[in-house]
Amino acid sequence: MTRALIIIDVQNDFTEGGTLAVDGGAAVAGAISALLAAHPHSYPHIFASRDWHDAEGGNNGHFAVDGEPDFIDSWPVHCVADTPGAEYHPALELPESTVHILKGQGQPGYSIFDGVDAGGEKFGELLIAAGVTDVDLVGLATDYCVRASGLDALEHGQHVRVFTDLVAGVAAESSEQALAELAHAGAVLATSELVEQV
Ligand code: VGL
Repeated sequence: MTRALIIIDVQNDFTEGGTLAVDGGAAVAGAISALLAAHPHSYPHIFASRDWHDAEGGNNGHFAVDGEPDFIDSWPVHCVADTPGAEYHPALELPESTVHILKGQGQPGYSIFDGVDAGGEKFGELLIAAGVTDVDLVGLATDYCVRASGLDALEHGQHVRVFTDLVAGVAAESSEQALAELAHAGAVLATSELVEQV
């Protein structure tokens, strides 16, 4: 068994003060850092994703360019590549060894499996190359990118745990639905208290 921690989109635009702020986002950033500080050896592999959208073109309908966002399929402009809104939240402290994944260049890109590392390698290939069998999923937002990433991880044959104390969502109802869907598809809903001390 080889475990990875997967940290989804803990970025300024998804946290308080950002253009698509999720309530509790900043607290999630701090809590993930606290977990990593308390368990520095528990994860041989850590991946962190960032939404990394194009400034121009609406990213294939993802940005509501000509109208109001519906906050389901179309969104306010957020996480434009190389802008402060796309940076990790300052409370997120990541180890040197973290593999950084960028996704959503010109497309919605909800799932980390749509993303690539700095060398252009696909996330799914990186997981296989690292021999990862089990993933713990945390980050933002529960009802969109965490949901999509978790469902994809299950489809890729991973054992998936979602730490419900380290996620935050756009809306309460859709977040609850997303967690139920993940559980139904085979994910274990747990809290980060489960992380083994190594
Ligand atoms: C996300 C809405 C729009 C997310 C991304 O990171 O969950 N949500 N784009």
